[in-house]
Amino acid sequence: DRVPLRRALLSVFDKTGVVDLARALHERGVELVSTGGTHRALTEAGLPVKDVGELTGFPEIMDGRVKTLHPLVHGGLLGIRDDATHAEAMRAHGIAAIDLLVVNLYPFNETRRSGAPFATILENIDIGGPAMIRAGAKNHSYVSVLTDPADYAALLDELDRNGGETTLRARRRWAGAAFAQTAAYDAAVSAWFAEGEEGAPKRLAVAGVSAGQLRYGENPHQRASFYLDGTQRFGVATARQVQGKELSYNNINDTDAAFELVAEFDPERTAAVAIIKHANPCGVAEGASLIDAYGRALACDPVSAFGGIVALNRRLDAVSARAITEVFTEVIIAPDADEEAIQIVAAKRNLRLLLTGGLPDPRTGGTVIRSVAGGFLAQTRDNGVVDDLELRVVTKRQPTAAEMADLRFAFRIAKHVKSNAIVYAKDLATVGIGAGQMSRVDSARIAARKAEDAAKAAGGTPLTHGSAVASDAFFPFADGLLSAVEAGATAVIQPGGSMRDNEVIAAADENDIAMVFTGMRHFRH
Ligand code: 93A
Repeated sequence: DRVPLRRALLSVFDKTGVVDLARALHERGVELVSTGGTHRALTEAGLPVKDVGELTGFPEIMDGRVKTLHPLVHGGLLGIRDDATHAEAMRAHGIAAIDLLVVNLYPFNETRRSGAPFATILENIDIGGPAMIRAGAKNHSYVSVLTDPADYAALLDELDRNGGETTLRARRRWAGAAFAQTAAYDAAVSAWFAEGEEGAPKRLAVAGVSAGQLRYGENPHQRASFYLDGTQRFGVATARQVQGKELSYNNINDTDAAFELVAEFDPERTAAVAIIKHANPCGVAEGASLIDAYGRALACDPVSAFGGIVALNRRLDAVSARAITEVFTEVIIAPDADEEAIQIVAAKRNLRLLLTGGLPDPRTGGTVIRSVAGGFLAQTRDNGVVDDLELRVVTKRQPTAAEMADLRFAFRIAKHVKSNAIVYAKDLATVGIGAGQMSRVDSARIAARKAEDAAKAAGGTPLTHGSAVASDAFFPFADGLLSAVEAGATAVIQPGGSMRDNEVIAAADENDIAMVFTGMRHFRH
């Protein structure tokens, strides 16, 4: 399973390490062939290298679109050396066997991310490179294919350990990596095509936001990848990453939660900001401007906001960018950003900035999938919006207009908080959020305690005093409501529908609380 290495074809966009590799190959008696730019780099380094045009007898044409797409190249890569008819064809047509292919592709993703014009992005779809990579990797019984400069040292090591030959084991490993690269590359291209398309085909493709392969999953020992289904125009999957480190599995999940939440707020009506940690909001606010909304969202729980994800429902402006970058933040996601805001974010090199081009419609349908042992569950999206519900006041006291606005606000957010969810709000900002508890009373107590902590830190009374409170599902007993009363809430919004609704309503009336039923539950697990 060992084969000698006599001839190498090098064609790399990223020239990192290629001169050193070529020199080392030359010293080992390997004949070098390469394409335009690579040929120039090697010649300048004083290495004897043949241009691929000399090999094929055909010049590079169409601005390089056709340079290696030639039977003398592909025959040299694909020919089965010990098949008599293949060997005869190689002899008859003067096809020289290529034993090593070193290729890396035109930077499609980088060009797309840089916001380059359409024609430039299109020109950066590499055709000849992937064709050669796939040919060589298919024929890995004879051919070594390197697609990553990080593997150059491993090749030289391999040659030194095996008397100038490569082992099948190594060639197989490189071939697998090569196909993974071309798959991710084509998926990125197809994602780009899907970007502008309304009702794009529901084809599954490995995402092109980063590579399809993520560095790891929810934890470092888990492997993970990211798939696009082409169903959303303005979401985390199709966003343009302007800058920052590669997104992690948890970043993508949390950023999605953040953006879906701010998308509930019509940008024509109000500015809105959500700060997310572990897929739950730790502060959400509406405001006259983004900076106003951000300040009030942050005040809800500034401790948890550290290392959070910030989503905005309007174009990111310079003042907001300055304020957000003062707090350690993992990701900012917005429909768009001012040039000055982009410059301000650029000062934080690792901070990811994602621009989506628009807001998704919270009323759109679609399917949500999660897996269970041995199967998966599918359901339609929770596209219920509080504005579309018939709200029913069930208490003696009617909510005031201000209370009503806060109730709607709080219920809008409760939909995006893990159950059991309790959300306290005042003046269109959250003041306490209780998430993910097994008991609704515990969620209510945690939310109130968070509000007390924030008040203590700021030196005021807890903002739950005179607040409105939302519950994602009905109160099964009066105790959950009473704990909200204890915290100082004066108005409650909840789906209703408990067997003990009457007890809960009576407890509300006794405490002069205004309570509204929505008739819609928003469990989220
Ligand atoms: O434009 S292409 O799709 N047509 C080709 O025939 C071709 N052959 C190699 N791009 C092609 N390549 C790519 O050129 C390689 O994948 C590599 O990224 C790049 C190297 O070009 P140069 O050596 O001229 O810098």
